[in-house]
Amino acid sequence: MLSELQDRIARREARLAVIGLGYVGLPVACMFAEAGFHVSGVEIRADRVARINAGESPIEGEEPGLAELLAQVVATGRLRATTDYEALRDCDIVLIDVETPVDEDHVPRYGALRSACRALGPVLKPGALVIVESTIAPGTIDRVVRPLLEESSGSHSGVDFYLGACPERVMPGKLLSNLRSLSRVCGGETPEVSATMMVLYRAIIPQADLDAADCVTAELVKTTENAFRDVNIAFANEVALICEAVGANVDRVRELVNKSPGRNMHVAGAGVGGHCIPKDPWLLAYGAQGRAELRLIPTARAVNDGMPLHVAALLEEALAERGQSLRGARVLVMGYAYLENSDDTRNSPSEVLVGALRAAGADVRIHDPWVEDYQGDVLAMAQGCDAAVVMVAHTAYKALDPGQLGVPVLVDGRRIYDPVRVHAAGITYRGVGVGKRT
Ligand code: SAJ
Repeated sequence: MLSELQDRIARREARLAVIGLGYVGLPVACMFAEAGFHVSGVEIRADRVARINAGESPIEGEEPGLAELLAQVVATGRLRATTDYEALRDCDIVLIDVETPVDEDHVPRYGALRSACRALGPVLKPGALVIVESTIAPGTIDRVVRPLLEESSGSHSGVDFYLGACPERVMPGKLLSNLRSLSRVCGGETPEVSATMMVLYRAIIPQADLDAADCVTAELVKTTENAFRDVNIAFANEVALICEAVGANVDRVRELVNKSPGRNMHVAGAGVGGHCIPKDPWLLAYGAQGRAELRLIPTARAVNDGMPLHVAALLEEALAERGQSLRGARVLVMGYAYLENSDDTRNSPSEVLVGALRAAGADVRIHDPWVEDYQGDVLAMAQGCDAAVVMVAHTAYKALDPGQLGVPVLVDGRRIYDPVRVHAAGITYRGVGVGKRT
């Protein structure tokens, strides 16, 4: 059946479905529609369905090309969104792109994945290929997806339908370009399934590698690549703490370390936010199911989660130097997005900092040129403040002369200002990774 499906994919006759039209599912659906497939998008939020069928992109932020592509594929009738799973009855390929968060105990919350599998089973077409693109803990296909689909469809994976995992590698702001240009791991439950997935993804990924693997390898690769990044950031942050203690500048240390072959020390900062990096190490750890003692990955998460609190400690120290405490101090937090020049505030380190400062009795104001709730004139907002704290390296902040802020204390969580210039302006300075003597 799979060779016949491969032929239908090649002829663009295979009917495709995407469950979950979020910041991953929607661009994926648009790209397969653009490649000539008929795509049904199933989305739980009816308002989102209506906007998509009107040819309007519901995705926030700058996504080059997405709005135009969506309008085009909706206008040609290649993409149609619905809330009704009945639309999937005649679909040969079903991609699952639902959210897979972890809860405060670092356990995956698979509610959306489970309900998608339960709703898909009864309408699953015989011989269909189901591919989970969401980032999932190693072992999830085996322990969650396959049992649910077999139970809800009354059929058997590998016989009546086929299963695969192909994690996406998107980034806000680069959704379409990442999907087109980044390699993908085609994790199939059999080599024939992987081969079929490669035929499918070649339709939207013209050049990049499509690597065949089994499902658990595909689940491991995505969670590992992000845990790798998290551990490397944590290492840079720990070196920053050492630099503060011994009176060095972590950026100079990093620059010289990275001249050594095979080194790639990451950038120390005020914390790690976003939708991927804080979550995926926990999905990887969960996959081990307690069968391996993990110390490095959880510790790296703790180091990174501790950075906003370290920034608060630096602020408290700098205020104390001027005879002030946090209680009653008027503090401007500069940057609330999790990443420079982005409006995305998911898991923002600034949220942790603001909570800690307010708990300590500080009067906190927030500015962020990219986040609607916090836009405004940063210089005007800084007037009368006892301190300013840089949490995000927005380009707009880098363009400022720190002396213009007119604050007696500056804590630079991303080292966007030159400590020498800040000192010269008579400002009490602290920087993450910048020892007091530099
Ligand atoms: N950060 C540091 N130091 C660093 C790098 C990042 O403190 O050296 C902080 C950032 O300030 C941010 C957080 O970590 O708060 C995450 O930054 P990120 O650059 O990793 O951005 P993300 O969250 O968009 O990560 C995505 C991931 N891509 C996917 O999951 C498909 C990640 O795997 C990529 O490496 C990253 O984009 C990228 O830069 O491509």
